[in-house]
Amino acid sequence: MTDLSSKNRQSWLVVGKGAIGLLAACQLQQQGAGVKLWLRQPAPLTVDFTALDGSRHTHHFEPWPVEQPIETAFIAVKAYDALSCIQQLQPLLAENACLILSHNGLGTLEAIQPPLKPMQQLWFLTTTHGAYIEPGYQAERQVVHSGTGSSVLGAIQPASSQTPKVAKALHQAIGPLHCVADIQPYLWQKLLINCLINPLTALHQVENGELAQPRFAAELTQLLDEFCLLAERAGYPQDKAAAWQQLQQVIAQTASNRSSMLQDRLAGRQTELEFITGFVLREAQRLDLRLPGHQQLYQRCQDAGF
Ligand code: KPL
Repeated sequence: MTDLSSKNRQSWLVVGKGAIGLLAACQLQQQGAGVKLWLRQPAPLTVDFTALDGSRHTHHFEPWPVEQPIETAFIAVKAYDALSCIQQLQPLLAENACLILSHNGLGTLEAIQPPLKPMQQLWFLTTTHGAYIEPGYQAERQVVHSGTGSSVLGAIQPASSQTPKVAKALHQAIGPLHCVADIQPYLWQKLLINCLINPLTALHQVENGELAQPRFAAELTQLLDEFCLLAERAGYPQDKAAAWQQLQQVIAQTASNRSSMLQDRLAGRQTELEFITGFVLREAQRLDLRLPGHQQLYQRCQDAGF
């Protein structure tokens, strides 16, 4: 990547007022990009942002004007809203619009290809940056960038797209950014982490770090074994020892985090279970595999009402 110091003047729409959407919005604005949010209300949103070094910054975001064509959008919505969100934006998209989608889980775009025109591009970004929204804020939001990470960007539609112009801005905002020809293996790696950490923490209502306790070791091992079996069969083989190490690392690095599924559950929101464990089970069925650990975990989550 070149000239990382130069200011970026691109005009961004950020959709999604969750931690990752607002993290990207704040960091893009900090570099000088014009950032507006997809807001229901006409009033601007104020975000009190705590950067990694502990410094605090106030950001104001105007709502996206309905008459303005969208050239670049970062869409960090829940998995279950991804397709309808793209469909909703469609009439406003510029002929050469570039959309970057980011969410947990898999299986949102398989059934229906988003209705995009030939020059419009859809990319997927997966990130390991940690961020959360301080609970209790209503009128404005307090976003904390809690852990550094990196991001991977790959084309969804058209599949062979060249690195987009916006890669540099994303590199500065939530980088380092790696652009890859095939995003799927990276999504499977993230799925592995999410399908082990999220349902268990949400079910037991514990912070991520609690999963390092010996009482979770047997269940995590079974879930990992089953996931590796599935991933191998699906064409995304995982190195089990490396995956276990990666899992422990994420648990340690995000020890005091509430997983997104636990946050959703505590807030009474729909969870992404269907796109995490649900996706794992649908893939297992397609490939004629039985995954009793994931099946039971899914059932327990359903019985618990999420
Ligand atoms: O992605 C996450 C999530 O909570 O959704 C992890 C990595 C588990 C961090 O909490």
